[in-house]
Amino acid sequence: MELKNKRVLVVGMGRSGLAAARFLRLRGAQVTISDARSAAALAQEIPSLVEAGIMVEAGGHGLLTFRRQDLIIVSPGVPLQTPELVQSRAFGLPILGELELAAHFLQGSVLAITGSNGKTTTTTLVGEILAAAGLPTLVGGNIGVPVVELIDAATPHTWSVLEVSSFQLETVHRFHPRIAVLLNITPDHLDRHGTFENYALAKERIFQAQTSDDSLILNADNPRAAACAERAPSAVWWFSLTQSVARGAWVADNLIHFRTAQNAPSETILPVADIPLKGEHNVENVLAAVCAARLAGVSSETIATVIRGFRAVEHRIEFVARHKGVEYYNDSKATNVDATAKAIAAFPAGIHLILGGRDKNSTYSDLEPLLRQRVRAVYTIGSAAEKIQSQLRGILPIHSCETLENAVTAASAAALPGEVVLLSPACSSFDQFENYEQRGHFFKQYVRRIAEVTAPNAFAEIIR
Ligand code: UMA
Repeated sequence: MELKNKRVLVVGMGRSGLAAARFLRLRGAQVTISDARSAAALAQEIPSLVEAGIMVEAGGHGLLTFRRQDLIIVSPGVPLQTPELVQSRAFGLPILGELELAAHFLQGSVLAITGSNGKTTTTTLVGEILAAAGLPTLVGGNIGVPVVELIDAATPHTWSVLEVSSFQLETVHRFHPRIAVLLNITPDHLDRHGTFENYALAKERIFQAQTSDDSLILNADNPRAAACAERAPSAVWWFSLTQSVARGAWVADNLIHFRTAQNAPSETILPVADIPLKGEHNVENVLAAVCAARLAGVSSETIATVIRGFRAVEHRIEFVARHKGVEYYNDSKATNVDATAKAIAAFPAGIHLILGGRDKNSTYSDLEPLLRQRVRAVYTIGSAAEKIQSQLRGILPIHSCETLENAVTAASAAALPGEVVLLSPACSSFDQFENYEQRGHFFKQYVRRIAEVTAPNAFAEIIR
């Protein structure tokens, strides 16, 4: 792709847009970056962009700005139905995402991981396994490092392990993973994609450019993910918690097995009990990682060693503290109902659950059986609170707390020794926080403050 002197508009001045704009400018493009936020809100970013020779439009997207371009690069969080983009498409302007832009320049092999839940844990784990095996490895994508930022470091021998989201996949054409992983497809982002099927079809774009030389790893236990096998142009591999698979990874007799063909001998990778992560969903993530790493040529010994030493990724059922016999867990990354269901299922009972944030057209009553079994009380926060309360009314005690701080205070006052306070909100964070990371950091701060205020010597009790 020739960029020199091309007029390129980047839409969105977040992590992805800023990285794309800088990359394009360094390659000689005439770059404009446009953001809906005001110039005052973007005061930190604007000076360095201007200094780099990038034109800035703040406080909204001007139709004329869009018309004057040869190419548009859209940030993942900007919906493709945005009127200016709809009109640009009608005028025949190419619209790509940052992932697709990077795909034109990234050398080496791509191992891409998508799914409604488990993406970040699996991406991190696979990255650690490949690196431990001595393979030149880079990790990026939706995990927080824009893929264009990997381009300079990548060589023809590099494995780029990429977490990819439905938002990023919506705009890919050439993006071509040598190994693709589809962990699961359950309802999420319905506010953006409109229907579950549209969302699932966006996920399927992870394998659309694959060929028969590539591999696609699917979850045999997730019906919508498994259905992709029919349409995959690549070699399909499987993982399963419940059944042996023709080729791939599965659990039997509390051991993780892997084989390359129905008749091939199976290798035992490690006992399930050696996985140091909470919840069955994490066993699925490990199965997917085992399969991906074996396909990348890593030995089962290296895989097992890395898994045994792997710790929960921040904001995913992350242990925060134990205070007065109550354990506190930060699962701020649970931004949909299925992720919250998995977190609840990871604890036996006695959970005080903090739910809420910005609704994504989700159905919270899907949680009813798990709430009845394991949750003592729900503490609602954010703009989705009323909807959550109306859908869960009568199932269990619900406390309306409005803010995360109030919720932590109320939950910690009610929790008894042996019980758990869990932030697993089933909603996005954008109504009250910048992102889920900030929400998780505030949660940890509130928890640690409670531990200090109520017990001056509580530091000894905060074990991690
Ligand atoms: N904006 C506009 N016009 C609009 C909408 C937004 O100008 O119509 C602007 C906003 O004012 C803001 C910018 O766009 O300045 C934000 O862009 P963005 O939402 O694409 O966020 P980035 O900071 O670029 O981060 C993105 C991903 N964000 C989303 O997909 C929402 C990050 O994933 C990713 O880590 C990063 O690129 C690097 O690749 C986060 C995420 O929430 C973790 N992902 C979703 C998820 O995991 O559920 C998909």
